[in-house]
Amino acid sequence: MAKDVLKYLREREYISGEVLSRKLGISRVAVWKQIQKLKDMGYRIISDQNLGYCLVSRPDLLLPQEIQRGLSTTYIGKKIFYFPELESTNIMAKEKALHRAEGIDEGTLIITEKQSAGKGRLGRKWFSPTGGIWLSIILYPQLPPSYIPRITLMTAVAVVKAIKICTQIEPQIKWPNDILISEKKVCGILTEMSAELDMINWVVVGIGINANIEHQDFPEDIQENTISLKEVSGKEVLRVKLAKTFLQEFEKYYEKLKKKEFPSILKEWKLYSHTLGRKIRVDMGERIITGEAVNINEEGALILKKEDGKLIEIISGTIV
Ligand code: BT5
Repeated sequence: MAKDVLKYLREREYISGEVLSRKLGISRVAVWKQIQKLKDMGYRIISDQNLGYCLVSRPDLLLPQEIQRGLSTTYIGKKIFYFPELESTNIMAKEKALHRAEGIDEGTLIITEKQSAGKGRLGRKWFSPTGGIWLSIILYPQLPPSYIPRITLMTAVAVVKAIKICTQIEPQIKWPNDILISEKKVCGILTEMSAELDMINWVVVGIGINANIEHQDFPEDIQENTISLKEVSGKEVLRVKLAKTFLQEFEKYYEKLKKKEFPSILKEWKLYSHTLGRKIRVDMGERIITGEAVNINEEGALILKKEDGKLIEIISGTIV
């Protein structure tokens, strides 16, 4: 109901309680209650005895009704679970993904303003204070598990495109899941899944974007390697617009992926690559391999040319 009240408040400068109560078929007291609810969410609404209610400003929050307004996707973000604070959107999304039959559809989004235990890969921590964009998308692709690296790569392209559209800054992609600006990490992607031998049950793609974070607020041990969009552009980025643009780009590339058009996504990935052509060291858990990053293959694996000239294919690892 608060959402409906908001719709009318947006349509005109002032609207009276009486008109609202008529349009919505509720009492004026009920209208007043909904107005209070909106105020509690952070909407600034003033009231004039003669003219009625007037929406003055929206909160800078990633509220579902803000993200969904004008969102041009078909299914990504059509259902949003929003939390002012959460342990981790990926943990919540994984729990929800188990309930597909109960209306947790493909494209369901979990989003929060702040994570108390944000997750990176391999048990690493992800620093997630207020001001960032921390979200997870639930997917049920009818694809084999070998597609997971491709999903991470296409997500990276969607993030780069969204940042570029909203800020004019062109980030780079460090294989497999880092988005960099000036060699520093501005976004990380965490793709998790449950699968049978030859078919994925669900995938959760977690994306963390350092939007409006002050540099000195990053923990000391990661300060040197981190950056935020606010730092680079010198002003606050509109997080709702960025989140919305990202969801639109994400759906576009995910559709391409499902139609087996990964080669065209990879072409774009290569345009933004920070990795290819560089001498790198890759931590593969049990060993570290050194070589030149010469290519990404059609499955999303990194092709490394070792010092002895031999090529090796790396499906997952961390460039150190
Ligand atoms: C990642 O892991 O880069 C994946 C990060 C995914 C975060 C999102 S937020 C929404 C969703 N919910 C979650 O709980 N997670 C996802 P990895 O490649 O393992 O990188 C982790 C490393 O990045 C850490 O060990 C730090 O060195 C560094 N790091 C931590 N927080 C950072 C931040 N805010 N910005 C840049 N670097 C950070």
